[in-house]
Amino acid sequence: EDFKCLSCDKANYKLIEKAKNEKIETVWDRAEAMQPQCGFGEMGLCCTNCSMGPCRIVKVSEDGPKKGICGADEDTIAARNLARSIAAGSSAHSDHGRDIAHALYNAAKNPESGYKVKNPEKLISLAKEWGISTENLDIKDIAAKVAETALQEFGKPFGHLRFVDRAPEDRIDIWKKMNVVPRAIDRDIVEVLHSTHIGCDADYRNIMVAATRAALSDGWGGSMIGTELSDILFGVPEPHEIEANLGVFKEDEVNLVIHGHEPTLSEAILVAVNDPELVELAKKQGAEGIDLVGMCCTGNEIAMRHGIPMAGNFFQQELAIITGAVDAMVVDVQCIMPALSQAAKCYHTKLITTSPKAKIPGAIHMQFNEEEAIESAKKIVREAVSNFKNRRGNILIPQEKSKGFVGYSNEAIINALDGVANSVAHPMGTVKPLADAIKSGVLRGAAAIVGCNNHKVLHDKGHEELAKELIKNDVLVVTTGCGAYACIKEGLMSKEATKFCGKGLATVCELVKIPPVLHMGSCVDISRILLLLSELAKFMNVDIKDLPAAGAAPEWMSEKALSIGTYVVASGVYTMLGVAPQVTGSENLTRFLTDDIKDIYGGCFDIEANPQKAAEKIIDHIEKKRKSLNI
Ligand code: BF8
Repeated sequence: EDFKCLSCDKANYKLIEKAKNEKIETVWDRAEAMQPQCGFGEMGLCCTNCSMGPCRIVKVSEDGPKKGICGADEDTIAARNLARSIAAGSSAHSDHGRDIAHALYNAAKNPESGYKVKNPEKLISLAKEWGISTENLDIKDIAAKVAETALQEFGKPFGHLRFVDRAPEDRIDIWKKMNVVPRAIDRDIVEVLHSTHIGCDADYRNIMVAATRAALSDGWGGSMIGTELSDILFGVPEPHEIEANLGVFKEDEVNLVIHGHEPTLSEAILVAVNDPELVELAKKQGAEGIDLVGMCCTGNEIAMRHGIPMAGNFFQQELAIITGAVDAMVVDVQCIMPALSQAAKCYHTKLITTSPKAKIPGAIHMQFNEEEAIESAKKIVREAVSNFKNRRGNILIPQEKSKGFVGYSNEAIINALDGVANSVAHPMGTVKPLADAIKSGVLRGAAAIVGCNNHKVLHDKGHEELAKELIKNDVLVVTTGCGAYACIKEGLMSKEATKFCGKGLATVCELVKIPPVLHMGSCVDISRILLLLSELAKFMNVDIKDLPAAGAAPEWMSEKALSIGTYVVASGVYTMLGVAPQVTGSENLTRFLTDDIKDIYGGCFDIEANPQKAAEKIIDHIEKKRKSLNI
């Protein structure tokens, strides 16, 4: 059977076939069974905010209700639904940030946790930025103070989020004028839930004010706290050459997949798999060793910091189990399909949930306790190792895997740029070489390709094709999340990827020794992209909206992606979506998001499923921005 219509990753074909033969359903089967999908939901016109409903607005004909029972019209209903999704997305990223702050606190106060501050310089520099006195304090005391200050960002009663001050001044002015300056993360999210309650805000533009504030409190708050504190605790990512795709599994080793999001768990698991006693145990079971691989965003985190292989993205999670070679899949929070437990049951695989926030029926729950992180991780790894002997023999590990460089934190990018900066012409440690390359036109601009997988787009194709088209036209690409997996699997993060580039970008890549597609991390790490844009804008004396830059989420699906899209647009970036958000039932809201919003924030959403056309539009946008900058 031909599976080209499901995914463009060949590694998947054999496993989809294996799943069919073994009568195991996958995400593609369930998507097919779901057709046709509900038109009301698709357009954002179904309201379940109160129990008088569900109310549905009929658009396809003159007949049928045009208002909900309370009187809410299509604009109110679509905006409320969108706002609630944005708030949920912001809450997921921000709660992740909060957990990292707690881990930093544990590192300071609780030696049993096993966490230690890996980058004291970054800690001290953040303490200074936040006005925390470091005099006569040791690293642990500073860590405790920084962690407490970060935790207060969630609920402080007055003022605004500290990281807002990192944005260019013009940007902050726009946010002030629009009343969207994020104040306290929890408060901004709660306000969306309150104002979208039955009988509260009915003005779609005002609903979007609250939603935008909650999104900004993700990008410039929760996510940024997550990224910065992870760097302090676990180290700032540096370039590593790694392998990616389902071919990273090993027939003769214990295969442990770590899947989910928070590096607090994956970092502890990494320590545990290197514990001599557990390695010995693996050998006693007949395995050559323990092969730790990552999936989804937690995979991005440990690949960036430790060079751990990246097994696959969102749509490959079931296929990993279907290889029959996974002894345990250890998960924490977000993007973990409940379907995994069904797949795991068909093999010997142990699906182990670890977070009180995410239990799955049919999985084994082994709570990960951050107060004794390493000990808890060891228990989990022991469970995985002792399962090796239970393999059933129906194993198929695809050959496909590719190599590429990951780990381009802003620090790593600036480091690479310093390699070409001669100290007379270029001050070291700045974005000047990048700005110069853009000004001279060698680089036309930069684009971020981020986000998920979605059956509405051919798996991985949205990411890959868009990336290829952009680098062919001398647009530098940065990527995070599941988009990063698609790019590395296609070879776009390797040295050889310059063959796909236009002349200008190829020259830059060779000179600076970087791939044309830079892996910047997990989805919370989009905060790194915000900071890179801010630095570049400040250096060029303009606002973010003036830069020849764009964002794209060709295969997005999650509420987190909606929050990201909203804070990116509100930060001034033109953002291309490959899948339409569920708002198209409201012409006013759709026009607001794709057009009116441009006059407010300088950025806007655009929707284009075809990657070629999306690339054309992005390049057109970049060229327009160059023209206005006179470069
Ligand atoms: O935060 S890209 S499918 S894994 S939501 Fe999820 Fe989407 Fe992947 Fe990470 Ni982001």
